[in-house]
Amino acid sequence: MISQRSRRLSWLSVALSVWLASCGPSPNSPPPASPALAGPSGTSQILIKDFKFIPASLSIKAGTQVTWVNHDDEAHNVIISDGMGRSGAIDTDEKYTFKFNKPGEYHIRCSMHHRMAGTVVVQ
Ligand SMILES: [Cu+2]
Repeated sequence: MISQRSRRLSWLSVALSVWLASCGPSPNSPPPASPALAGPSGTSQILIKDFKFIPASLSIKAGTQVTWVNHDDEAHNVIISDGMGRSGAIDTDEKYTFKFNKPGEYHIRCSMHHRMAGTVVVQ
């Protein structure tokens, strides 16, 4: 009984590894980036929801385009520290995109709601 069960389990693991090998990433490709990091295309996204920037802190590489998407029913805007960038009002489901070319730490805020704050770290 036990041996039959373990045989079935090992068959399952072989089938699973074959399936993983056929559609998973090849062993040589880099591991998928975590959601907080920029993808290979050089773009990254920050969600605006419940009067918050999500994630509140984002790390990216220089040259990455960050897009803010407003998922609130309220309009927001995006003000980037040191006068680097400033969006107009971003209405529900609208977007604002900014490309960070210079490494540094940037503070993000919404001038309409002062508790809304975030950070973008450019490496
Ligand atoms: Cu706001």
